[in-house]
Amino acid sequence: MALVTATSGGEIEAQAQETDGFQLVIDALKLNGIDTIFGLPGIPITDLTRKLQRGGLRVISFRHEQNAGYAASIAGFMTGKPGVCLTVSAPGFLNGLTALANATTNCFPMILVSGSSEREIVDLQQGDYEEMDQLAIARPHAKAAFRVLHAADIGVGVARAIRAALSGRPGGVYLDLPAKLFPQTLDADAGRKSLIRVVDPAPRQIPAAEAVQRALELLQSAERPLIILGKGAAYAQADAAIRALVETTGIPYVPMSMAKGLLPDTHEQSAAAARSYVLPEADVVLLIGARLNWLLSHGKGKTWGGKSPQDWGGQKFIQIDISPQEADSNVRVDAPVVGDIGSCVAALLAAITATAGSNWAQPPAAWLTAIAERKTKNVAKLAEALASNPTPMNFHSALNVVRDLVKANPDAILVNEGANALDFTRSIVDMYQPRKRLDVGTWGVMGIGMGFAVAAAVVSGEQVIAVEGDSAFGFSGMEVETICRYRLPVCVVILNNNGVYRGDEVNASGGRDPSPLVFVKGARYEKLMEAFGGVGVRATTPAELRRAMEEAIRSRQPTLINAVIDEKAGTESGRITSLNPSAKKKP
Ligand code: OXT
Ligand code: ADP
Ligand code: MG
Repeated sequence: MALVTATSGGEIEAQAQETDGFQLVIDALKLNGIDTIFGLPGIPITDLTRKLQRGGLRVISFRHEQNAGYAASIAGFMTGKPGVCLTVSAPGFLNGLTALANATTNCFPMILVSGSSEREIVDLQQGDYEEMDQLAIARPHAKAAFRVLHAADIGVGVARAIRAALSGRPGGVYLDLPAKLFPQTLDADAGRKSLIRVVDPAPRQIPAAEAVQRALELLQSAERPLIILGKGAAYAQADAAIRALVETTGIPYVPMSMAKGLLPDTHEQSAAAARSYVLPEADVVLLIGARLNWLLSHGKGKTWGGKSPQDWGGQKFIQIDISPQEADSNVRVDAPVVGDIGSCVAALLAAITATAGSNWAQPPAAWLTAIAERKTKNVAKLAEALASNPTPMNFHSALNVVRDLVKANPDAILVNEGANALDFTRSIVDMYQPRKRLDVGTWGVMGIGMGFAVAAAVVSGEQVIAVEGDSAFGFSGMEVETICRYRLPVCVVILNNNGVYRGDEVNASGGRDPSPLVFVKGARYEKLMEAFGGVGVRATTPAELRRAMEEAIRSRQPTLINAVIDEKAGTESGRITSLNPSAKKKP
């Protein structure tokens, strides 16, 4: 490494021969195909954001780092490349940290790059500007965390971050870049040589033949088999192989929320509408990229046919996952298949073909008939609810419109958060293509809405429809300015019931303050969009909502529709009331 400290052969020659930390960060990212940065400028990364843009990367600048972080994380999920979020030190870093932790929890590949203050002062706690030991704070919330102190190490730092984010189980990575790093100069040739283009960052992991055989034998023994597709299956981009496995075996499947559309929700093998029947009744369950966490009731209890919350049902589980530690996390997994989903599904399909040719025995008719009956009943019940047209609108009558528009525009990406606004949308709005439904994920986190919407539009260029609870929207609402600034084709639909879960609660103490769960009644959210030059519409009927959504999709203009819902519509925490410790207690 040749640090250039003085100009030996004249000013111009020296400039031509040297590079610096700013440039090396940009070069390292570009070399690895990173073309978009989600962030928020300020000390010490202001100039980096400018230079990134000048250097040909797209820089999407947000109003709050948490939203930039969520944007980066979902860009990672959608593309299989790490999404990069760039923040300033301490408070900006902490604002981005929630998104980093959420990315790690959801297995989304993301890199949070934060500028940091002077190491010497931070470590002696001498009170530097935005002093914080960011690396130590990030570590427990990230899959990996690195700091680069010398410009010559930027290439390695970026390469390590990319590899950590993408390889094995994907996750969030923190990369700490102290202010002093950026202006460090280096001989340009040495700088170039220090960069690394990461080769095969997410290497295939081939499952062991005996693990595949074990899984195959278990599947063959099943009388009531079931496949559960999780967001890992969506992330893996092994869509054709997964569809072939499902269709070759004829096994009914249930998609987890973000796996909806991996096969069209209208597929005849979808058992989503018979979920509460198939989980306890199935005897062999094949999990593909889905964890037996709270969203699957930990694989036990009444959901799975157990007599008490701790009882296991009678199921045997096959689990396809890239993490060898995932099996047995909650209940016994009889046949773990460890590897990347593309390779595992292909291996299982090959084993099926080798064993049975095209004569694989379809699941027993009794099982399929029983599921079809439950499905028909639930679909009819839903159709009835969707056909009702109450005044004011309820979730069903409003979401019936969204359902139609997503059906007519299957390329559109649906972002969804809230409680009732989330749960009703999940079961009412069918998805037709993979990775088109983006939601609150493993943590049930509010605030992903506008960050996800911005990233989805930026990364795909497709129309985005964001269905938001009015509370959920509030967490990231200021980003409508970002949506307008970048002229993104985002249509935000707020299902506005005046509050968290519902809007009719009163202060039980009789005091003058409103209940903690309600908001200003009749709030005009649409004006927020108008304030920045977008289109705002207040819709009180399904017809108004439909007109406004159709126009938003036709025009691709940033649009916010304030869909006024009955404030009495909604239950505590939507479908997860039972997780709320005191929700069932009478006052
Ligand atoms: O089988 P049965 O009969 O049971 O029926 C099921 C299916 O078979 C059927 N179904 C169908 N029928 C017909 N046709 C079709 N196609 C079909 N498909 C399905 O429908 C039912 C339901 O199916 P589902 O959904 O698959 O099944 P189920 O049993 O619900 O599945 C279980 C779960 C656990 C997998 C599922 O419920 C799930 O994924 N849940 C996720 C829940 C979640 O994550 N919720 C968000 C968190 S709630 C709470 O935490 C909130 N907060 C606190 C907070 C948070 N989260 N974050 C932060 C940073 N701060 C605070 C807040 C503040 S929510 C919230 C705001 C809420 O207010 P809003 O105004 O935003 O929202 P509103 O509530 O609208 O006012
Ligand atoms: P869901 O919430 O939809 O059930 P989860 O987030 O719980 O999904 O599970 C996703 C699982 O997918 C994780 O256990 C993760 O290790 C796994 N996974 C992610 N990507 C891959 C991949 N390419 N190959 C195999 N497994 C993967
Ligand atoms: Mg609400």
